[in-house]
Amino acid sequence: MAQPLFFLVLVLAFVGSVTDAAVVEHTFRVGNVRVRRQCKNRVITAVNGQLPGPTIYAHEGDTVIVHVINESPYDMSIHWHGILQLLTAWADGPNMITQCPIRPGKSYTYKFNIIGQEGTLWWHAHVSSLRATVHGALIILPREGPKAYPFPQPYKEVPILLGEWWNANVVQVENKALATGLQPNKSDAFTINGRLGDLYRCSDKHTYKLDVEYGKTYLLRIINAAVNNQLFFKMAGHSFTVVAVDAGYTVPYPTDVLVLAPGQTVDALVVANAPPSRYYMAARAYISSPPPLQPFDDTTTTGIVRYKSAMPSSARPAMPLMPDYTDTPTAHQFYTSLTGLLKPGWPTVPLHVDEHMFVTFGLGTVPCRRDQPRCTQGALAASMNNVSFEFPTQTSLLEAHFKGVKGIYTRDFPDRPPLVFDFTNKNLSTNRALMFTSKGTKLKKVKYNATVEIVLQNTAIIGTENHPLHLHGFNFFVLAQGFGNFDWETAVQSYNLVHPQMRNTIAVPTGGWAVIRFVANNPGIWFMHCHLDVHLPWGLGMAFEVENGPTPDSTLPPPPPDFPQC
Ligand SMILES: *[C@@H]1O[C@H](CO)[C@@H](O)[C@H](O)[C@H]1NC(C)=O
Ligand SMILES: *[C@@H]1O[C@H](CO)[C@@H](O)[C@H](O)[C@H]1NC(C)=O
Ligand SMILES: *[C@@H]1O[C@H](CO)[C@@H](O)[C@H](O)[C@H]1NC(C)=O
Ligand SMILES: *[C@@H]1O[C@H](CO)[C@@H](O)[C@H](O)[C@H]1NC(C)=O
Ligand SMILES: [Cu+2]
Repeated sequence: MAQPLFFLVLVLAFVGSVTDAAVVEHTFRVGNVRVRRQCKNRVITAVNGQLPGPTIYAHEGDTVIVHVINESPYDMSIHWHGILQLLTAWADGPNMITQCPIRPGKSYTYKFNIIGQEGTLWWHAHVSSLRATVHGALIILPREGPKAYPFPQPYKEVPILLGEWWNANVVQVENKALATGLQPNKSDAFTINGRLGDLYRCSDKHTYKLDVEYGKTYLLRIINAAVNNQLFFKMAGHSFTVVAVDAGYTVPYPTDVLVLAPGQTVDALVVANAPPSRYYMAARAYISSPPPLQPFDDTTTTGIVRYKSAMPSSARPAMPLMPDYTDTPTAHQFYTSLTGLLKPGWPTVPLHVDEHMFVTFGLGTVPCRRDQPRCTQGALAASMNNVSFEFPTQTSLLEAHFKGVKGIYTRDFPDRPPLVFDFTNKNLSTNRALMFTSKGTKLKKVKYNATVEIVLQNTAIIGTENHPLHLHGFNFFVLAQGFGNFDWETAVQSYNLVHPQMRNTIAVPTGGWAVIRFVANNPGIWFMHCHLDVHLPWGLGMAFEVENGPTPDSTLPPPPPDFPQC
């Protein structure tokens, strides 16, 4: 046996001179740093003192090792958003779901392989609101490099991280909201690659600039790293061709406007073919609840595209005409026009379904607590199938699952809502009988390799809103989306079972529904939750418990030796 194996290793080493899997290693020191924005001094938590944090570049097939050293005063955990984490659930990162936090002064090494995915992903803190400033890009190139893209090779690639900024401590903003049971303060600004842009006061010199050469094609790898806002993105004088979303290739889709929910990414080609000059790129909020449920951040962040051949000028760059804040038709057009690119050897939509779920979700209320004196009408909450998710406090779900610890969670997450009502009827928004939600840490257990189909149905309780739902551990196919109540008879005719878009985060239409499908081929505990950070502590989440498969290749190994303890 030894000889053929030795021979095989030699052959692989030979062929592998270009395509060899590598180890990509980083050290992330998470700590507090002083910055000055809008003429104010601020202390933020950041990785290696950078905002955005370091970009991780890897090739498909590589192993990524990140040593996270927590020098901040907060509990920390890092999530590798969109990474499938095949058999490495211990490295997924959501606080109290797959791990206890890394305490101040402690460290933890995340180690995972990147298998069967290419494109733009990102990493972010997955504990309280710290991801506001603890985040960065995670870019996966094809094993053979850019020449293997299923689109013409761009001249240059540019990460564009869209962020959200508070002139306050984000942890205090969140804690205050949770203590009162009310909405948290809105943000003060948005950012492009950590910079506010010259439409904000004191920010003239704090503007992201992209230098381009006439006639060249650029690949923008755009990430919505904002905390609570979906964002429209445009570039004056230019249009985009979308080639991937959430690290899944799409059929090229031409458009002059992009919209991204928090957690989502868009890879878009831009040809620098406008008259050489200076142009703004800009991002501002898409608010999905008209009239807006609460005051929102109506500011605009800008960056400047500068043609190298442009004549010097002091004129303001051309500004793109942004969609209205509440332009749901434009957002819906973008979200529903994307289709997946069929590529030999890549996953296709499973046609047989083992588990059918119908999950209603949205806002609600729970009784005020004694320590919430300003709370009178009930504290704001959110739920899925009328369960408001409660995070465990003693042991992470994954550790409880692996060690068989009882009493941390139950396996009774319902497959259907307990009550069928006119889910999206706004007249029922303030109905007291529907508003109150139950609480629990309920999981849905699924067999290894089962295909799960979920109808995600928004409700109108308290208000209608587009909630971006993010699934850990899997990509899913989006079969259909629509407004109003899901109706199987009509919806099933619109299912895309040929080339649906593949995502890890679906912005479910406001007052509407979406149907997703995934194969549970990864044992462990996998969180599914709203990626608007404000709704997560309110309980808009649930988790899947995926059993081990029949072989060692389908069995979750034990946690690494430095796994954080509670
Ligand atoms: C929230 O906003 C109010 C009004 O602008 C301000 O007085 C308060 O300090 C803010 N709270 C936090 C925690 O930032
Ligand atoms: C909501 O209430 C109004 C006023 O009573 C009524 O005209 C309308 O039909 C109701 N809408 C729905 C969807 O039931
Ligand atoms: C949710 O559960 C609570 C508590 O059991 C109940 O009062 C409420 O009617 C339920 N709401 C819905 C929409 O099922
Ligand atoms: C999982 O499902 C796939 C496709 O349905 C099948 O090819 C594979 O053998 C299954 N694996 C196991 C371990 O059951
Ligand atoms: Cu939400």
